[in-house]
Amino acid sequence: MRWLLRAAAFVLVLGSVHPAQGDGADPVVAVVGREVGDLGPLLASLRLQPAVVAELSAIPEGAAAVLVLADGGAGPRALTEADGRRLEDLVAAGARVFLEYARLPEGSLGCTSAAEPRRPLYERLVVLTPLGALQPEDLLEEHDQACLPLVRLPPGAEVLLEYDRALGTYRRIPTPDPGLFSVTVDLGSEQVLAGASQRYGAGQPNYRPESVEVSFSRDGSTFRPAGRTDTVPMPETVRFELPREPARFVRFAARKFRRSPVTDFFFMGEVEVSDAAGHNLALNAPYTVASTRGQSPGYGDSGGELTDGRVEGLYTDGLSVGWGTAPVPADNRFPL
Ligand SMILES: [Ca+2]
Repeated sequence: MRWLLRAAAFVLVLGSVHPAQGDGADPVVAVVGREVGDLGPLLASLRLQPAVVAELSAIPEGAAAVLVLADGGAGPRALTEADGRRLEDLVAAGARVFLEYARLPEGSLGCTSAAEPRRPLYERLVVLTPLGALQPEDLLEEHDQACLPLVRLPPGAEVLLEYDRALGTYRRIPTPDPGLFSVTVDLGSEQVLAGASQRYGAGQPNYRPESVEVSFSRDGSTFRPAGRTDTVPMPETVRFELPREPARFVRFAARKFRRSPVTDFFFMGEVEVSDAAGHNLALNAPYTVASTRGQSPGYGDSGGELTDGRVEGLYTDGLSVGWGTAPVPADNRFPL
């Protein structure tokens, strides 16, 4: 479970709860949710011991602050009229109430919510007017919010600026694509390429990809696209002609989702890269496979079967690499 940066903002405000406590007693902070998750270390750093409750009706009396977390589903937490009255009572008693991703009953807390609340997945925070050393158009923060763990940087992210305890500033991290599976073959040296092919499905048409793109590179970092197909049905062997240019790396990027009970796996097989004379330059070449998903037990990559010259048959023969597929993401769905 990943908590949102929005939750970090809750905690920043909560940090100011302490000075208001004149009697030395710890303020009661109620968290409505299944668990505090990544909020735990932040609350601990603020020396706040949260009361975690499943329902608003269980919020302790005298709570100084209430964090109503998203319920972990795809949509907003739906609050009942009784929930709305409970929140109004808490606010009237002096509590601060923070709703992460929720739909309030009409009129609750004086709010009119005409539209379904939507979770912001992408945020950009930019300076509009001069502010100290900051100038207009300075970029403070840019990220896919749903991809950010609360208390640690995502892989590859870089802190550009810290302006409070929990809110950092990161470069944008692309949303992981659970439907993408790629293999990149290193030919060892630049060669003039004429064509490339890869076999898919491991003998089972339902386990072939929905689309395949091929690209090539001289340095392994900048790739040029050289072809794409989304033929239906996808052939067992997908072939592309390549521009007859020197390149050292060839990449096949296939996409596949679980659209029915029988498209629950994706398999890739033998790769060939040919020169003008038809020689297979990829034979026994090293390669790298990549996916956001783990390879299926029993069908993992040994490091050689995709270029060993042995053409795979049915997936049971161990000569192909397989993954379980992911369901098709819905638009604007929070990637759990
Ligand atoms: Ca093979």
